[in-house]
Amino acid sequence: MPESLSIVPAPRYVELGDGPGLALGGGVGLLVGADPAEIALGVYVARLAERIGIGPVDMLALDDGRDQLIELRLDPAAGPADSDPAERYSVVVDRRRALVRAPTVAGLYYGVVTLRQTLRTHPAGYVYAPVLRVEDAPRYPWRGLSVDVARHFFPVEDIELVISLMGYYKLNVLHLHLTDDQGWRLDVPSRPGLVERSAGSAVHGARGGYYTAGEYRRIVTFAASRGITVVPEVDIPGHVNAALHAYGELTPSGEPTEAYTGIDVGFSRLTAGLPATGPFLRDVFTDVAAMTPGPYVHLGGDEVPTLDPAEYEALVGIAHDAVRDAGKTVVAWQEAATAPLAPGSVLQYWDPRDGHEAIIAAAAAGCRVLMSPGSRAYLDMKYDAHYPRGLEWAGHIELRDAYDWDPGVVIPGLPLESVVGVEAAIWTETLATVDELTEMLLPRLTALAEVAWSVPARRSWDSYRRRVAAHRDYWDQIGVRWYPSPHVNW
Ligand code: TNX
Repeated sequence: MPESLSIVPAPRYVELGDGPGLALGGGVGLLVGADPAEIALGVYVARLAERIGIGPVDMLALDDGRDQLIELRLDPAAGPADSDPAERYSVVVDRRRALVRAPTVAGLYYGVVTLRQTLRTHPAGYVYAPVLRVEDAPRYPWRGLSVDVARHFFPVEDIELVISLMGYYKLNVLHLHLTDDQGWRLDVPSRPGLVERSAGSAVHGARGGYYTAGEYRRIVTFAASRGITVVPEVDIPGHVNAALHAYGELTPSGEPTEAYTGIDVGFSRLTAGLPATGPFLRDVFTDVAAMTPGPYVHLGGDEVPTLDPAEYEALVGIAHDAVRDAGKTVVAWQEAATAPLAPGSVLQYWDPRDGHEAIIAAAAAGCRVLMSPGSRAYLDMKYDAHYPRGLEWAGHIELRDAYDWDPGVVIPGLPLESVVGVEAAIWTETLATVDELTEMLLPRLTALAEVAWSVPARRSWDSYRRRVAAHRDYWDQIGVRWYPSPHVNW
């Protein structure tokens, strides 16, 4: 990519032209189609233009021949010809016009994001776009971030900020880890006691909280406006102390457990033989599926050392069937590879300490694999030994560690086409505020975004570390805290 462009993630093809570029000032035309989704994107672009100092734009339904124009045009042939049409796009800027074309509105949005990342301020004070041509499409269809809102709770506004950052880096899946030992964060209509009794707690006595059905809808809607699908996770059959604290009928003694505010894992579990367990799983997963417009529901399935395989399979099976009966696709952590999952289910790989046989066998039986290797993608790991927050079980993750890996070869013997994508994860045992969260995400989330979006032939550490330096301006403008990794000349 030309030195002077700082697009992250790196596009497939970029060519920078000569000349003064397209000056963008108040009164620039914005030509968009009449479809509701196109109009919504147009409104987003118009607001953005005001926010970043371009000024008010004229929304146009017809080309009036003016000189200063941004056009967003649906076009089935736009973008690299050999790529999936779902998210590809092209951008062409000359001194009169910026033309963004894509087969879908999601692609148009990515074209807008790319265009925005190329904008510069002229010494005379106005914003302009350099003359260029971009043809782009993602390597993987699943480019995610998992956020743990159970250990510490993050209100809707914090999640919206995270969603905005995700959109800026073309990530398209927000996975919410909604339940764990320390708290239950989603109001589920069939079991109101879950939030009544188990939403108030969080790690080390921090303030808890939960999303009402309306707040969850707000998150889903805001995410959709950035092309992002929400995948809710209710973690079973381990990591369930919040449920056992809310409903004593889920424990063998019939007594609710104590609230838990430590950070150990692997001690709580459901019990297959209790009469309340099956209906609990079925009702909760049916409700969560019904609240979720996206195609996926994550059932957890991780870290259950105290369950024998048969009981594990029985419990996962009930949740799996409820998700399937609701018309959704199951996502589960890698431990569930040993359970019978419907073909097309997604297994999320995270723990390099485990063998790979079960995942390879599940992939051969039709499961897809999502790459979240702890030593690369777990953004709750410390940057280095001196970093004040974060965990260390998967090692330290400096910026280059987050960047320099290929999801296609993480599991030797796994066919390339079984890998559905990449998901970063941020667990919040040690992260209590949105500042602490974004300081872990930035800059590493941008590295993961490039790993997920850009084909290996089009990306390199050397190019990335130079491009990412320019992004500090954006983070400073929106006022988010970030970590000045020593790997970059900021
Ligand atoms: C492992 S990842 C976990 C989480 C912890 C995380 C901390 C996974 C499926 N389980 O419960 O929060 O490590 O890094």
